[in-house]
This record gives sequence, C-alpha cells and structure tokens, in this order.
Amino acid sequence: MIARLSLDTLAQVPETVARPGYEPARHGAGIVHIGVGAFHRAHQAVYTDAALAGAGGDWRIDGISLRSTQIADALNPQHGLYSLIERGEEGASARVVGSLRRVIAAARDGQAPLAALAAPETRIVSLTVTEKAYGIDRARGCADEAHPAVAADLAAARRPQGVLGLLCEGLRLRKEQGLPPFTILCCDNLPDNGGLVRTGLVDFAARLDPSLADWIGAAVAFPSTMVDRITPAPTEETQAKAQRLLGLADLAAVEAEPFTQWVVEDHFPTGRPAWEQGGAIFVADVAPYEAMKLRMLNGTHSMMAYTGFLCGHKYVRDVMRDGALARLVRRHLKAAAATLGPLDGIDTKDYADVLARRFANPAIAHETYQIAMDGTEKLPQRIAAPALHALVHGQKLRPFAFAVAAWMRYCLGRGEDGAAYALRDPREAAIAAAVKGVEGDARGICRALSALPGLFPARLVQNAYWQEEVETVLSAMLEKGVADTVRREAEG
Ligand code: CS2
Repeated sequence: MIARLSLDTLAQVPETVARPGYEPARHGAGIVHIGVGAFHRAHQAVYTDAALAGAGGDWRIDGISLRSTQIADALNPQHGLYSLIERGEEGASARVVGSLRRVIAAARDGQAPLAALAAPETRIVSLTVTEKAYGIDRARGCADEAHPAVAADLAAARRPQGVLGLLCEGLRLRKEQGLPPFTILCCDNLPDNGGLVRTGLVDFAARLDPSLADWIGAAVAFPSTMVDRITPAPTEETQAKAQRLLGLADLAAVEAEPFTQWVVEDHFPTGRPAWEQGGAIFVADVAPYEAMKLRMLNGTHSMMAYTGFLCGHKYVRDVMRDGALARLVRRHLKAAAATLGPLDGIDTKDYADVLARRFANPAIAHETYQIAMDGTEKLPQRIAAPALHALVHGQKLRPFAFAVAAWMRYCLGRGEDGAAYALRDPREAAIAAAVKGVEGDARGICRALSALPGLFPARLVQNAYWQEEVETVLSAMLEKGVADTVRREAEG
C-alpha cells in the first residue's frame, strides 16, 4: 500500500514539489477557520503558509468542519499536510502546504469547536462556509430566525451547531473568562462581508444577551475581504494526480488555477499573520474591489453557469469554446464593468481580459453545475445589484436581464431533453412552488420568481422595461431553446 503524506513522510516528497519553508510542528495555532473546503485550502491556508515561511509566528490554523467528517479523516492522519496543484496553460506544479494543524469535525467532536474558539491563543476566526450558511437576512439586516441553524442555536445557545451560534458562544466564553475577543474574518463572496457578519452576529447575540451583543459590537473587529481563486471541487482524479506528483497518497489534495488574489481591510486589533508574504493586499476600503470581483467575475460566472449548463457544457472552459457564449461573456463583463466606480491602478478592460483567459484555462475542470448551485444566495450581489445600478444610470440592462432569464429557465429543473436535475438551492421548495402550473408561460414564471422575497430590489422588478427584457429572453428560451436564443442574442 502506498504511504500517506504526513510529517513522517514529508522528506520523501520529490524535489519538484515545494515543501513548507518552515517546520510546521514548531508553530502554534492562532487561527480557527470554519469551513475547511477546497477553497480555503487553495486560498487563505496558502497565504498563511507563505506568512509562516516568511515571517514565522504562531499562526497555524485549527479547522472546524461543520457538517462533514470526511475532511477531518483525510487531514488529521496527514498531520494537516496536503498538496495544492496549480494548473495553468503551461502545465502543473505542486506544493505541500503546512499551515493547517488539525481539523475538528463539529458533528462528532463534542465541545472541541467551542474549546478552540475560546482558547487564549485563538486571535482570528476566519470563515468560508458559503453564502447560505450564515443565516443572515440580508434584506432586513438581521439574523434569520427561519434559518434552521439559527433557530436551533437560539433555542440551545450553549450547544451551537451553526455559524452565528458558534461565534456567539465562543465570544461569550471568552468574555466570561476575561479574554480578549477574536477578530472575525469572513472570506465568503458577499458584499461588505465583514459588516454583514457583524450585523447578523450582533442581532443574534442581542436576542440571547443584550450585554454580550454590546460587547461584540464594541470590541470585535470584522474586517472585510475580497477573495479570489478559481478552485473546482476536488475529484478522484485530483487525488490520483497528487499521488503521481508526490509519490505519496494525499486524500486532501486540491487543484486550482495559478491566479490568486486577496484584498483585506487592515483592521486586526488582535494581530495577524504577515499575509502580504503570500501577496495579500491590505487596503482601507475593500468595497470597490469586492464589487468589481462579484459583478465581473462571479456575475459572469453565474450567467455562464445557467446558460452553459442548459446548452450541455459541463465545464466553464467549454463555455468559452462556444463562440456565441464567449461573446456573451465579453458583453456581460463590459456591462458589469460599466456599473463600477474608478479604482486606483485598475483598468477594468484589462481585468476583463484576464478573466476571459482564466475562464478559458484548459487545465481547470470547473463544472457549470457547481457554480449554478445556490442561485438565490448569489444573484442579489452578482446580477441584481449591478442591474439596479444600470437601471438608475441609464446603462445597458439587457445582459443582466439575459442572465436572470437563464436562471429562471434553470429553475424549471428540467433540461431541454426533459431530464430532471436538482437545483441545489436552499430555496428549492419555494422556487418549485412558485413555478408550479406556469412552467410554459414566460410571464407567469418571471412574475412568480421575481416575487420571491428579498431576491430582487423592488425598483428593478417594478420597472416595466426590465420585466419585458427578462420575459422576452425567457420566452425565446422556452419556445426556441436555450442554444438558439444564445446564438441570436450573440448576433444581436
Ligand atoms: C463561483 C466562485 O461557484 C461559484 O459561484 O463563481 O466560487 C468563483 O469560482 C470564486 O469566487 C473565484 O474566486
């Protein structure tokens, strides 16, 4: 049997694979990270690896996996080590990352998550849990008591299972012990992600203990961040590739594109690793970077995901090889760029060119179906916000209406061949109920889905021109098919 990657076998890794530039076991942990998925392992953990190598410090990461136990079982026997395979047009390279110390599986490790959050050495709690896991009602700006984890944690605050519950109880324990709070660093693709988590957490805490809420509001820092690196979900092929490169088995390997970016608001009263060693950029205000990335990269991604999936393209790179869709990608990037204010040192035309190249990367197998997931969580900041801006400023609305129509077509849950697929959206049941009985009727679908609470701004859906644009595209998709509609749209 082939040996596993671990501190005991690290010396066997061939010279062609970079190893941590420090001795992992000599560094203590300073970060608890919630959500140890592929993106964290390809992004923040890599910046921390560079910080440890370049500037040292006790900044290793204790991960908490909220639902899965699999990642703990993969990483713990490997002493937290895993490999990152960077795949660009010129080939692949691998490095072993040493910044993760261990992974706690919340589902079976009892009090261990809270013990980690309340440990004196924990100075930062970072998160990549996806948009839907927070349980924050973004339209109302408060904790969403209808969210299952929020409801459960409000009822049993000392045994939390969800994000807000864990953060709140972890902070309560620290306050009780007279420890300083940790800094909370949200690394999910949400606008004003630090401010959003602050709003949700303070509201959540206020429902349990107003004085705790006051302390959190006054003492905890919530720097915002813009995170970027295209990281497909790892597959068996990823592990096979890692094994070929390492000569060792690695059950936690990830692959990602070479491009990586991290823009962080520099507000860390409890200290931070020297992430600039890995290329992180520290700024006073992340908002314009976040808007650029969410509207240009993620917005275009979502448009490509719905249209591409319905046209039978499995991967984003295949979408870029479809001439008509590639033109619509360019059109969307341009329309999204027009909704942004100027940003020092950044030319959105260059940024769009880089994005088109990244999407086309032939070595990255990023599934359109993966990006299509959780549409109701993604559309507001990716499509609806720039659409509203375009409406108010008299700019092009059609590209955004086109993307929304494609999402609506996707919401029917059946491909053009009639095959059913799961939407994989937290509001899947509400979507199915909304479109029931109006499946063939573009106007009916458009009205019903536009009325889902909190999804589209009222000013947008009440605008007759916007409604007409969405309905026109959707009815073409229903009558002539998605591929044909895409072709005509690209010619128009
Ligand atoms: C993608 C993102 O799955 C998605 O919704 O748009 O995960 C995207 O790949 C990353 O934000 C890139 O940084």
